[in-house]
Amino acid sequence: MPRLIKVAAAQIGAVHRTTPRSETMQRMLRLLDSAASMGAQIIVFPETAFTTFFPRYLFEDQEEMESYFEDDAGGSSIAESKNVKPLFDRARELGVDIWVGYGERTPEGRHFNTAVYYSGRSGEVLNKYRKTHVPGFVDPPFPGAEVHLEKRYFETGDLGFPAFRVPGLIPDTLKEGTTETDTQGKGDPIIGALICNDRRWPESWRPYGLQGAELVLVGFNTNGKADDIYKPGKPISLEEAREEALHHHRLVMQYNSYANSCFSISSGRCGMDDGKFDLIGGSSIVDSDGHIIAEAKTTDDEVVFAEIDLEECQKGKKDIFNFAVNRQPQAYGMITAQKGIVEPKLLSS
Ligand code: CDV
Repeated sequence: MPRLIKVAAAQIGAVHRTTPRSETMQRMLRLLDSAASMGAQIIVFPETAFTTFFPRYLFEDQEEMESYFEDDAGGSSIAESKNVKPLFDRARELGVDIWVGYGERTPEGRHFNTAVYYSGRSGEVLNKYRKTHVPGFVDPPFPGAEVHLEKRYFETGDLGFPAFRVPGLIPDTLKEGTTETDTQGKGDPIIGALICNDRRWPESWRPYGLQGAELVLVGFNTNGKADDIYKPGKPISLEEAREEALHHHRLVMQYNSYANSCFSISSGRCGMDDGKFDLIGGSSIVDSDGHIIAEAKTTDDEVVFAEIDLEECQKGKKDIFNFAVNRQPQAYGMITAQKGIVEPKLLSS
């Protein structure tokens, strides 16, 4: 039986430090309306979607830093938070689901790089994810490194990788209490969430694969040119840097979708922020064989849309990546026991 759903990435172009939040919100509402008019049931927005990518600034003023965060007291409270409420309200009016990233400030004053899945049909937050792999620095170790200050502003996510089911997307799904014995791939769609740097780590995807995820949602802000701070001594042009960053983005989205037999949607903030901070586009929808089936053509506001059949995931899940038959977890202990590299001991001369 086909399990068809219509999905979209709502890519957002340049947002400057001085861009008023109201202007960004109007653009997000236009993207939401446009994706919904195409029939999208799930619309994925980028990481820290409501503002510029603020962890690139070393704030002197604590108040300015705090102004980039949203108050989130848990449950569905983010949908009522004043700066972001219009997006959730519109999703509710349209009856579409959104997944959107934001800087989360908890009632205790903790800060996370977070995203929520909000059901426009029920008006509830069905899942919250906090970024696990927070890149960059607390203090910039050399000039130019202040563009990567996520460790300064966000704690490491503490919610793990629980997949979740979304009701109402597909008709006639199996529910708890069914008498059918083989329920794999027949219930409501199973979804997982990752934020930007997480997508580069197979360790982030496998927990979702192990929960039978059929769709993984990813929001990102990925530098083009600024990436060369990790490659000192190798000057490259803006175009080369962008291509290289896009290559790595496509590589991880395609490979990890294939290796976990799931579809994925990635949605980026992109363009030239403040006229000088280059962020790649490349928002995409990838199938469970690792093929890109839709990809952004611009580095500006754009809806990337596709109809996907989640039934296709079962091919990989029941064959080459049949985990129950082929995984060998007894051999993988090092992956969780060890953090950094431990090389084999040096050879004698
Ligand atoms: N927002 C990110 O996590 N960006 C990283 C950069 C810093 C390398 C990324 O993995 O794209």
